[in-house]
Amino acid sequence: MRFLLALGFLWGPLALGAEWPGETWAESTDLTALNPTGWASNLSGAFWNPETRRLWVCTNGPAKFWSLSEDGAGSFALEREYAGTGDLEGITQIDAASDRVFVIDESARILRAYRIDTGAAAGSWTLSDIPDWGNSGPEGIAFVPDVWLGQSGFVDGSGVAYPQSVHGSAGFGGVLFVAIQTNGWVYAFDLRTDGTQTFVGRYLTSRTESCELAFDASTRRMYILHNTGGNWIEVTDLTSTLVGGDRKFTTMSEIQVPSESNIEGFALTPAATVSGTPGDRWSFFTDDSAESGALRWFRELPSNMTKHAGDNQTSRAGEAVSVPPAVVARDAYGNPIPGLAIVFSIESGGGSITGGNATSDASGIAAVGSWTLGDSASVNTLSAACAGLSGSPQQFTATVQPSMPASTGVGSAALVLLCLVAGFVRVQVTATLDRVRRFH
Ligand SMILES: [Ca+2]
Ligand SMILES: [Ca+2]
Ligand SMILES: [Ca+2]
Repeated sequence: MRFLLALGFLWGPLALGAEWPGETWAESTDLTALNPTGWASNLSGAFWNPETRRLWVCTNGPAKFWSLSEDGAGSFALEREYAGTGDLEGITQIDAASDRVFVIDESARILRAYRIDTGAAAGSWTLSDIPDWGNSGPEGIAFVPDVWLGQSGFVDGSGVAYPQSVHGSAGFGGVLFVAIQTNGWVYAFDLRTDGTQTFVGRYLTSRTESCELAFDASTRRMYILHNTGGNWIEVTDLTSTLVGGDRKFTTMSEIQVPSESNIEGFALTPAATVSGTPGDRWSFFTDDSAESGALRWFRELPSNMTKHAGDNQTSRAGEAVSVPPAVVARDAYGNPIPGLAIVFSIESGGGSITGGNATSDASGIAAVGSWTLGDSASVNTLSAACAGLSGSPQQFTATVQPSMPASTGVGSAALVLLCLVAGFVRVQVTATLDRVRRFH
C-alpha cells in the first residue's frame, strides 16, 4: 500500500474533487484510546451497523476484529475482541444473517463468517474469480440487499439487469461487493449459504486502487475509498457504463479524505433513519499506519435543506400559487436524501395549504401539495422544516396581487357610457345651434 500511495502522490489526483465536508482530522474524535495496543498498526476495515449501533473494525495482522458499542448518546465502548484467520482487510454484516460478521482475507481471497455471540467460524467462501494478486487483492467489502439493487439500476458484468440475488432462500438476499487493490476493481458476488457463490461481475472505479466499501441504503449510494493520490472517497449509485470492454461504475462525486496517511477503512452512518428523520451524520476512518490515531470518529457532517422551487411568487388572494414551494434535502456529501419527512406550514398571511406533511422523493425533493394565499394585504409566508437538517426551516414568501374590485369595473363602464351620451348630446346641441344661426 505504501508503494501505491507514493505513486499516487507522483500522479496526483486524476480529477478535481470536493473538499471534505466535515471537521479536520485533528478536530475529529480519536477512539484509539479504547484499544491503543491492538490498533497501533494494521487497523484496516470498518463497518457501522445502524440497527445494533455497533462499529466493527479489523486488523490485517494479527487477524483480529472487534465490536464497539455506542450507547445512543455518543459514547463508545470496546465490546469484544474476536480472533480470525489470515490477512483481514475488510469487514461487514449482512441483514439476512445478522447473527454473523463477515471478514475478507486478502491474500487467500477467502470470505469468512463468524458468529457474533460465540466467535465461532460460521462459513467461508473462496472467491477464486478474483485473480491471485497476493497482497494487492481484496481490501474491503460491503453488502447491498435486493431492495436496493433493484432501485439502483445495478447490472451484471455483461450489462444485464441484476435486481436481486438469483439464489432465493439459498442465498442472502443481495450481492456482496469486494474492493480490490489491483487496478481499483470492485468485484460482485451473489453468495449462497452453502459456501459457494455466483460471480456477478467486476467494475472499474474512478481510481486504480480501491481499499474499502461502505453502502448507505438510505441514499442508495456506495462509497469507495481509494488509498491513493492523497486518499479519495468516490460516490457511485451502482449504475455502470461500458468503458473499453469493461463495466465502470458511474462516479457521482469524489471527496478528499482529510488525511494523506495510510487510510484503509471508512464507515458512515445512514443519511436518514428508517422512520424518515435525518441520521447521525457521522463517519469513521481507520489509519493503517496510525501516525495520528488509528480510529477516527467524525461528527460534523450535517445534511442540509435548501429551496428547490416556488419562492417569491405572486397570486391573488384566495388563489393558489402556480408553483408549489419545494425544498431539496442532501447529505453532507451532496447526495439527495429520499424518504425524509418534511413539514410545510403557514407562518403568516392566512391562507391554506394541502399536503403539508411531505416526503422527499428519490431526488431529495419535497413539495407542498398547494398553497392558497390569504386575503391579507401583507406578504404571505410558508415554512418547510425537518429537524436535524442544516438550513431548516426554509421560508417561502408570496405576495398578494391587488385585484380590481368588481364595483370599479361597473363604474368605469358607466363613465364610458356617460361620456358617449355627453358627446352625443353635445353634437345634437351644436347642430341645433347651427340650424338656429342659419335661420337667423
Ligand atoms: Ca491493511
Ligand atoms: Ca493485506
Ligand atoms: Ca493489500
